[in-house]
Amino acid sequence: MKRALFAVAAVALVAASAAYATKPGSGSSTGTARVFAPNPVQDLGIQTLTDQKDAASAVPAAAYHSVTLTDLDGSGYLSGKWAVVRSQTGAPAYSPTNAFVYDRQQDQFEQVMAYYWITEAQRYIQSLGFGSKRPPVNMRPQAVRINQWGADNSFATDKQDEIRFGKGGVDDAEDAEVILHEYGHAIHDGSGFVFGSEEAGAISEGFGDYWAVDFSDVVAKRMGVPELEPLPCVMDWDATSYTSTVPHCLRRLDTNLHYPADLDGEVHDDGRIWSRALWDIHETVKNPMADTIILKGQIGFMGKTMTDLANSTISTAQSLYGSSVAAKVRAAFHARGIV
Ligand SMILES: [Ca+2]
Ligand SMILES: [Ca+2]
Ligand SMILES: [Ca+2]
Ligand SMILES: [Zn+2]
Repeated sequence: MKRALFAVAAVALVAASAAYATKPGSGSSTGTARVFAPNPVQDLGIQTLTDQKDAASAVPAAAYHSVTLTDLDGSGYLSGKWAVVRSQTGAPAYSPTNAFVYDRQQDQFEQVMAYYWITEAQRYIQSLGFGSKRPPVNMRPQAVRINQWGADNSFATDKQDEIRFGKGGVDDAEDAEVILHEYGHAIHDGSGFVFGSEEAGAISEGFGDYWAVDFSDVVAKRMGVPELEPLPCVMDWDATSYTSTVPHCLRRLDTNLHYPADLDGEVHDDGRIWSRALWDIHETVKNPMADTIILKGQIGFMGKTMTDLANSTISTAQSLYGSSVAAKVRAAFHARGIV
């Protein structure tokens, strides 16, 4: 979750299957689309952008980037190997030629965002060896649902094996950092990570924030996007709806909080201690090593504390890359007081 602001009403989800009646498929696994990368504020650094009730004119054309969609199942819908998108807001995106070009006021734009960013994240994870020479990490078609039950919140539900994105303020799936944060929880669910304590919950929130920023940066650099917002700022576009200070950040990765003194028992707050440690690993060890260590270290995590997972991550660094890298990982956790 972005933040435990709302008790989301249990709503009987309308079966969307009727909308997927037989239409001709594209027969192709690739398609064309355009997306935000990761969001207009991170990309262009314009702090005065606002939602304006989902108006297309609220965001400059420069924030849209043409991309290739991959791993589609050929049905003409946004359904593929690593993401299956269902929408309860607007018709499901469909194209007999896999052409998925929309603007933000079209509900299909968010469906495309979810498909693209989740698929790319899984492909990146696999590029690090997970699912081949390392264990798989959530290597399955991730179900995604976009609905409009009002709450400005999004969440990964283990029970339903589904990520849901809401539409409060800026539509959540218009900000890839929201999508990636929620996929971060799915990564944990798909890694056998046990949510057995408040600190494990905080670790998952902190990892989600880290993953949002880290993988956004991987893609933005690949695309040559300007990235004019400070990188440690999380969910810059979604946050324009509920923050007044500039830059607009739901949270940041670079706070100077310490374990255990600064724990307050709220998972998103406490997650900032963990995300800062991961960010420091990112800055000193660098990718692809940093993400390989972080992802591998948390597979099958059954501990209860940040110290438990820090120790597992340090020993993972040692076994994968040796003492000098392990020392950098240890220094990042030590700076937070975690080890
Ligand atoms: Ca929208
Ligand atoms: Ca929102
Ligand atoms: Ca950001
Ligand atoms: Zn969360």
